[in-house]
Amino acid sequence: MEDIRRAAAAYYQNLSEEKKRYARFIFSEMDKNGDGQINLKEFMEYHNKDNNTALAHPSLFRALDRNSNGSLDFEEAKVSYYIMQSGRALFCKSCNTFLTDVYFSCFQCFTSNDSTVSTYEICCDCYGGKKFTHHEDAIFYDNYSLLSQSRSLALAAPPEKRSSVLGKIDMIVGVAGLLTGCIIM
Ligand SMILES: [Ca+2]
Ligand SMILES: [Ca+2]
Ligand SMILES: [Zn+2]
Ligand SMILES: [Zn+2]
Repeated sequence: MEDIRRAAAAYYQNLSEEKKRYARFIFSEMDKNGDGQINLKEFMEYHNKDNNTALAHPSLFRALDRNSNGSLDFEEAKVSYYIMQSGRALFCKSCNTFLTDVYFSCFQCFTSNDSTVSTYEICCDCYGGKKFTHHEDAIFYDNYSLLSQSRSLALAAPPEKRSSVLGKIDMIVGVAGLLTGCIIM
């Protein structure tokens, strides 16, 4: 999570004054009772009403709450603004924790050409402790290996399939980009 925080701080520094004002505005929108802090209830209500339910996760709130005092000040909430803007929030399919650093993804689901098959990501704890149920022959790669595997796959893919492979890579790159704070592609 520290990497994402650093990336978010760098991202924020580079925002225009207008966008910074917008980030403040979002914060005040979330802060229903106006006490300058976002509590879990305010956080969940905001993300649920926005149909931005991808972010309505208590585990994300806990990850953002750096000093664990049960509320987010503007500095802590900045990171959620960053995740919101990049739209790359991923959660463990088994225990539902917010995936911050390294996680594992099923290679077959990831590279499937069937658009109804969704990707399957799990946290290191669930993978290591075998605390998940997925199809039997699943091969798991961590997100960084998957990224390099996918690059060669995309290059080898026939042109008509390339865009779907690239689309999925874009999703991983987004997460890797969140961690390093730079756009790779
Ligand atoms: Ca509040
Ligand atoms: Ca806090
Ligand atoms: Zn998990
Ligand atoms: Zn799978």
